[in-house]
Amino acid sequence: MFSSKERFKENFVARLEQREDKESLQTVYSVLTAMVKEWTYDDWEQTNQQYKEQKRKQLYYFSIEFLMGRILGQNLMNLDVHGFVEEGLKELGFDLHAIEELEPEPGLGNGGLGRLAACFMDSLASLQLPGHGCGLRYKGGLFTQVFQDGFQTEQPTVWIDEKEGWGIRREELSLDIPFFGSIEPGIESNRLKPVLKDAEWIKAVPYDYPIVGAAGKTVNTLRLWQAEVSSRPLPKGKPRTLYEQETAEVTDRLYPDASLDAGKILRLKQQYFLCSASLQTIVKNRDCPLSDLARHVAIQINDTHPALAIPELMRILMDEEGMQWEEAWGIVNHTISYTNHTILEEALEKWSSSLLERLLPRIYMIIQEIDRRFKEKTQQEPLDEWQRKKLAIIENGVVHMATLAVVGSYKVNGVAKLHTEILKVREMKELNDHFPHKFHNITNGVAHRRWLLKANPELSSLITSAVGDEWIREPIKLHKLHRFSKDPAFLQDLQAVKIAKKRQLADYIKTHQDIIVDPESVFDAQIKRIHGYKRQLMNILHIQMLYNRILSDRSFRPYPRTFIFGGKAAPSYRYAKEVIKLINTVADQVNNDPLAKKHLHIVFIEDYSVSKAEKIFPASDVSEQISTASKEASGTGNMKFMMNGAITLGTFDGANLEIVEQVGEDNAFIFGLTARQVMQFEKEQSYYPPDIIQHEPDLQLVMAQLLEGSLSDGEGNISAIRNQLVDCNDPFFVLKDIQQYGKAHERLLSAFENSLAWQEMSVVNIAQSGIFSSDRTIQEYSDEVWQLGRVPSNLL
Ligand code: HBZ
Repeated sequence: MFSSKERFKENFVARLEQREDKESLQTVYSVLTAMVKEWTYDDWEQTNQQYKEQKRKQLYYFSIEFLMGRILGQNLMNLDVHGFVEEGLKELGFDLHAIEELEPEPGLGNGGLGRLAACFMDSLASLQLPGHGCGLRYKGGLFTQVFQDGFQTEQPTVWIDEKEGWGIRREELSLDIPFFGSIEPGIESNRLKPVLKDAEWIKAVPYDYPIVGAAGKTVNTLRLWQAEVSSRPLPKGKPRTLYEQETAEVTDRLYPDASLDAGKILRLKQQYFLCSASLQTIVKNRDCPLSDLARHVAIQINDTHPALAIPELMRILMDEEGMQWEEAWGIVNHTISYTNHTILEEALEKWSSSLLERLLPRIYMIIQEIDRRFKEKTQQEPLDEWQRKKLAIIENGVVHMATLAVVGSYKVNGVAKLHTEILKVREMKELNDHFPHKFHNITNGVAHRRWLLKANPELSSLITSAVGDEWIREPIKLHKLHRFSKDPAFLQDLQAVKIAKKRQLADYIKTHQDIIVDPESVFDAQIKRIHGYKRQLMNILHIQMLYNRILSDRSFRPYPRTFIFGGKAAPSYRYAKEVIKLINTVADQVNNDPLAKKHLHIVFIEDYSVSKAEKIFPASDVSEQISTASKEASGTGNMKFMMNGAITLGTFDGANLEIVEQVGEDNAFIFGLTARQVMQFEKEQSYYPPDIIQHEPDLQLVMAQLLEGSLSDGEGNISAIRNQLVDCNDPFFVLKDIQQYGKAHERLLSAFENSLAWQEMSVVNIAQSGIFSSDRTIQEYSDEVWQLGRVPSNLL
């Protein structure tokens, strides 16, 4: 690797000279990527060598999603060469930002859970911990969102670029994974061994991606498995073309529609494919006796999607390695741990027993045995019928994956304090009573190197010029910024940075969405998946109320605001898609109204992604975190906003509470029902929206517009919203919280008008954000769950 700008330029120019189309940015991208790959691969080999020699415990993070975002810029940053590569290229007449934008974005995830996995990969490597990702190499990432007449439409995205991509195909490590078939008793080396007959095999081919840690010396591995046709014979009667088509589907896309049986089978196939390929490889490549596996390997399952790792590891240990149940169970139960990311009933995975049994007959037998033994254990406990139901892995022909994950793991964590508490006292109370030491909290975090250092170089330079650059390695050192919270010169610089980032975003919005927004206005952003509980609906109804008031009240001329939305709805989630249409309808009206547009603008950023998020977080003044209390497990966008100096406007939910704990109530705007109140309403079923509407004329107007007026075209586009919001006593309490939400907005707006005081709040938020770096989160997992040792790179 080079050590200076001049050496880089020489090397780069020499390579460029050998290419045909020297002028094209695509060629520059290709040359630069090839160079970075080479530097990375040297360190990668060294890291692997070291791990082998030192026989240190390895962590494998199993996740169905890894929402990595673009890799080139991040690698340059972590290799510590971003600065001079950027300058060098500039001197040669090329713009690094434009080059970075050419990289197809790996969108192998849909939201917080997948992005968390990506942040963890960064922190593991940056902390020099031996931790690797195991996932699937979907051909298409999450769909591309295109608005047509305000409605979301979905188009397939292909991110894989075989020529320039970062992955290395490891054909020699391929293995075949069986599905379907039947189990027959067999005998091998004098012991009983179940034999799988007439199975259909799918070849799993690993692609390895380097994960470069900060300072660039530790390079861990993200291994993504791709499904291909196996050379084994097909079961009798299976048409070859059908088999080929079904095989290609396994890693074709993230989350196939699971409303029909075929989709369910496909999802289960994906899950088992990931678990089996990864575990077989881990067991085969271990550097310890099998009985010591738990001391050499830790496996973290990211939600329940990889929970089949539990029965699959049992199968490998017993059927392939000849271990007895008790010993195998002891190993599984000390190797695997589980993170829960939701309490939403519909997101807790359940599979039909018959389906599981058909697709994975041996795995189902093992799950049955785990369930039988667990039931036997809890037999003596004085439990009522309901409590026993909550402890059942298999119940009424349904397999409960979260229960399986808890029973088979040695540690179970929630992702923020409130969420973990709710798991312990309500959602998983019976399991927690039975395993009192298993449950614990590890609050989420985000990779501050991507979300602050890389996404906001202007702010990063300002921070470094004030307090030095230690915070890059030790984010908690952002604390030092407190010294500047009353320093007018610093506060002005901070404001100038924010305005610069807002201008950049405004330019982007102008170019890509043809909307002109004012960088001096308050940038108020809600960017996340579109979901009922996240309450984008409350946000847009409140904006409509502001709009109505601007039209009707001549004295109401509020400070200008730009409301920014971003996010995708699951293709089959009707309500969320209606919310998108509604936001776009209101946006059209407001943005084109000569009076209103002096005060309000609404921008729905199309096709929200990691790279777009990198533009929005640094440019936002206000971070909308308005989920119904108790429903958002943690949230991580809230942390990214805070790091970039935005102020939280949020409910008493998820990690918002911990943000407020850090910054104090004066430096955030918190409103609305508490989790306890929400749960009380749920219990009593005493929430009745019409009672509220009746007493609030401004709400009446907005409801009239929504239900029969200008916001709906004969209801075709809002019937699901209507149904939930008023007819079904809205489980998300939108109208219950909307007035308090409006009041919080008013407080916020008057605070914004005192710009120095606002910047002071901003400094406090940045200074207190270090604890929300995923470096802290990973250190906690390592100390409390994985027990990894740091492997300092001998190259440093
Ligand atoms: O995980 C999110 C939580 O909603 C969020 O509060 C938390 O911060 C984040 C990281 O812990 N959960 C998800 O993103 N969950 C999913 O995307 C999901 C996808 C498929 C499922 C279930 C959940 O079947």
